Amino acid sequence: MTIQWFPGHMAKARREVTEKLKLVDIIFELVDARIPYSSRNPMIDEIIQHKPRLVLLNKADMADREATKEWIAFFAEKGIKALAINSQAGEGMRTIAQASQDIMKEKFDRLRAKGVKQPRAIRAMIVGIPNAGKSTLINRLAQKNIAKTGNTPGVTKSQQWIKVGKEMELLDTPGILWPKFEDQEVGKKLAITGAIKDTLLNLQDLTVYTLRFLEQVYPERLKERYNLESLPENTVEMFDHIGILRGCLMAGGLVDYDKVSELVIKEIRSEKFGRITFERPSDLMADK
Ligand SMILES: Nc1nc2c(ncn2[C@@H]2O[C@H](COP(=O)(O)OP(=O)(O)O)[C@@H](O)[C@H]2O)c(=O)[nH]1
Ligand SMILES: [Mg+2]
Repeated sequence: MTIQWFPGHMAKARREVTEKLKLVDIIFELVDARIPYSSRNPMIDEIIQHKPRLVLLNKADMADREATKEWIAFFAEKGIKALAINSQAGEGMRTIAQASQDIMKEKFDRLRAKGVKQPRAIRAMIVGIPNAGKSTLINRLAQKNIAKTGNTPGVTKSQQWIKVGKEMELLDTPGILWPKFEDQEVGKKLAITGAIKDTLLNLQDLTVYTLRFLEQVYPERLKERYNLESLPENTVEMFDHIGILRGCLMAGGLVDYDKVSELVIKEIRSEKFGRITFERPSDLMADK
């Protein structure tokens, strides 16, 4: 489903996260490893203030390994610990507890110094934009199906703490925040990765954007996938080539650009081009 973010909804989402902040020691900011900039909430720093945080680059199984390393280094430079995880397969779950303890160590040492014998479990909550994988991660950490996943929002009514091992407690309802959709390029990346419905965008525009991106960043994969010896001069030629190759034709044999678009988007989402990251930290230097 697509959440329509009106100013009122944004204010409400923000208020809800701010309320829950008081309950936790640490925030798990869940982002999509394929678009770690575009899948972050634009006001996240303002919303969570000085609360300790751990950035979780989820869906790392679909992202380019090299790019993920670059992003981890990028966050480290800002003094933020980031981890690559795959919530679907449950990879990296132990590293979350370990990193949380490292981040909270100072505070708990202070408590111990004040005579608190047994520091309580670390309390955490997950925040992220729709489809980042919040419910999937909650279920993984809980090791059972308690949060509803997929395209419907969580249905849990009252808040509960989920025990994660002995040292951690997780709020069972994540904080849902809006993405940065005011920027067109960000909107396209959100659509390609499935964070927002592609029906909100022109599918051909999205495909042109995607093909240009592949030409620049992953040209060999593009050539291999569509049997190209060299890259065509322009995008129309590329559409024509793919359309003829894959039989995306209209009556009369003309290339059906909508069909080509659907095909390309479907292939990229189903990892036919391999693991892809759509943005690098170096892309941010320009204007963001
Ligand atoms: N490949 C992959 N898919 C994931 C991962 N985490 C979540 N997903 C998928 O992403 C989609 C959205 O996940 P969901 O947990 O419902 O997101 P939420 O809206 O943030 O709660 C679902 O289809 C999940 O199966 C991951 O680490 N890797
Ligand atoms: Mg959910």
